Amino acid sequence: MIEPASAAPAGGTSVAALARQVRVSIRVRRLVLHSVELPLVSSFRTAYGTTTGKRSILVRLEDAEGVVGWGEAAGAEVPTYAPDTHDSTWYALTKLLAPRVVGRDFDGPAALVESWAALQGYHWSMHALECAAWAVASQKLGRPLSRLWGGVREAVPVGESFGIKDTLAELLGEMERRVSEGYCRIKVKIEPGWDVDVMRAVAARFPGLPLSADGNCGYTGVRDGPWPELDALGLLMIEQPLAGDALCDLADLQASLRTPICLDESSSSPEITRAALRLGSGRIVNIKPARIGGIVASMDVHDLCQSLSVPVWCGGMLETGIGRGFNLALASLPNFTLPADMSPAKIFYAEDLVDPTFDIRKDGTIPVPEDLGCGFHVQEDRIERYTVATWSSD
Ligand code: OSB
Ligand code: MG
Repeated sequence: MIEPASAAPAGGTSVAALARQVRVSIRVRRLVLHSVELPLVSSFRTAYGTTTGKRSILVRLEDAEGVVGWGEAAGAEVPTYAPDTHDSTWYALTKLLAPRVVGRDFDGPAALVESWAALQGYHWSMHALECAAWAVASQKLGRPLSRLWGGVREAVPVGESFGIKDTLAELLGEMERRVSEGYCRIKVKIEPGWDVDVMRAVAARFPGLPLSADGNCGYTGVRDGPWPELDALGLLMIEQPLAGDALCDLADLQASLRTPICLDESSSSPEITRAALRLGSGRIVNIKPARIGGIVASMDVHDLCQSLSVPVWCGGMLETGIGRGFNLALASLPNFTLPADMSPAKIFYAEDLVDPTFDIRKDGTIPVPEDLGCGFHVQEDRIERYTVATWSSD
């Protein structure tokens, strides 16, 4: 496979290049961080363990003209999914990023990103701060993010990501409810012992519904999983069956399968994604902007994949409506051709941090927000209620 040196898609525009050209003055007057703790309505289990509550870091960026933008880092307590954690994100925002941006004048969101380009890691913090800058830009330019970014669809098809359950009956029961609400793709978290029998049962129960399995790096190698049996089920994809950095093993596994492997944990930056695709480690990419390190970096992955005819879709990290707003706008870009993990926040949380919150429509889609900023009305009083720690640049 020969790739063009630049990621500009053949015959298409590079959305990343357009985003880098967005010009609007952002003078960062003040940053405030909120560490919020939201109980989950029901626990979420993956190969990494069980989550019963969600901590998120919310970034509030106020510019010199008083325009306020919010961003969200929906990280994890422990570095299982990615090296970043809630605490490392807090550290990076307060000690590394705030000193680079507070009091400075930028000519657009891409210029903020440039200010930390020399730093490695800490992708969640970079993503959240970049999002806050985009929320300010959207308001100052009077344009919703989707339009600002070159979005091409007004609604995003949505699938649900089902955690590991105690029993198959419990899983199938929850699926019945969601499928009747309209979800147009089912993703099942798998791990050794909860895989091929479960997937067979789900495939038999919902014939014709696109179905995928997400291993969350839970298998150790090419011979460690029921790959031929899963391959025979005609799945839409198998997401991240092996470790994120196991690019060679993933390529060997992919070569033995008809089912596309989808890169999630492996796609940790545009360049790593390029290496993985060149090796043949997968044929689909799940774009989670926090994992990749921000919106513009995610657009680079989008453009790269488009140039290689690799479809992408938008993954989630159980964000509140704040983070989901950016994800919805991102998922409106041209190469996001597969259903997103974008279940409404009300599935996870008793109340969202935006109001009105979003919901799935009968046709299995969620409308792309038309409002400025993150796309939804951020409820600062609710944020205060769930806040367990704050930090302010002044
Ligand atoms: O692998 O997609 C994943 C949540 C936490 C960590 C990893 C993953 C997930 C999800 C959440 O599947 C899906 C969502 O946010 O709707
Ligand atoms: Mg995944």
